Amino acid sequence: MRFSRAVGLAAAFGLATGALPAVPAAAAVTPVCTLTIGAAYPPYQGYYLLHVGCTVGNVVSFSVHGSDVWDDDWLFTQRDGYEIIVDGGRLNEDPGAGDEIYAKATVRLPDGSTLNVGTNKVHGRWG
Ligand SMILES: [Ca+2]
Ligand SMILES: [Ca+2]
Repeated sequence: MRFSRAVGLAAAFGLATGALPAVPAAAAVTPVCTLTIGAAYPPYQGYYLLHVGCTVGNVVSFSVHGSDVWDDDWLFTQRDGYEIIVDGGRLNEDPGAGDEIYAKATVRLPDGSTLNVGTNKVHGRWG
C-alpha cells in the first residue's frame, strides 16, 4: 500500500514536471541594461559621461531620451559604442525642473542577433 502510493506520487510528479512548458532559449539570455551618468573628467568641465552596460551581450549603439508624463523626448543617439560624453545642457530635458534620462540600447547577443533593450531612469538636474 505504502509502496504503491509512493510510486503513484513519483509518477504524478514526473508527469507534472514533463508537462511544464519549455523555456524559450531567448528568455534565458535577455539582458538587463543599466544607464549610468557621471561627471566627465577634466578638462571636460560641465560635461557628463553616459555609459550603458548590459548583463549579456555588447551595446553597439544607444539613443538617449527624457521621460515625460505625455510624450518622452528623444535627446540624441550614440551610433557607435556604449559611452558618450555630452554637455550637461543636452541632458536638460525639463528646463527648470528635474530631468529623467533613460536609454534604449541596441545589444548584440552572443549568438550574433541584436535586441533593443530599455534601461533604468537616471534622475538629475541638468542645465
Ligand atoms: Ca521629464
Ligand atoms: Ca532640467
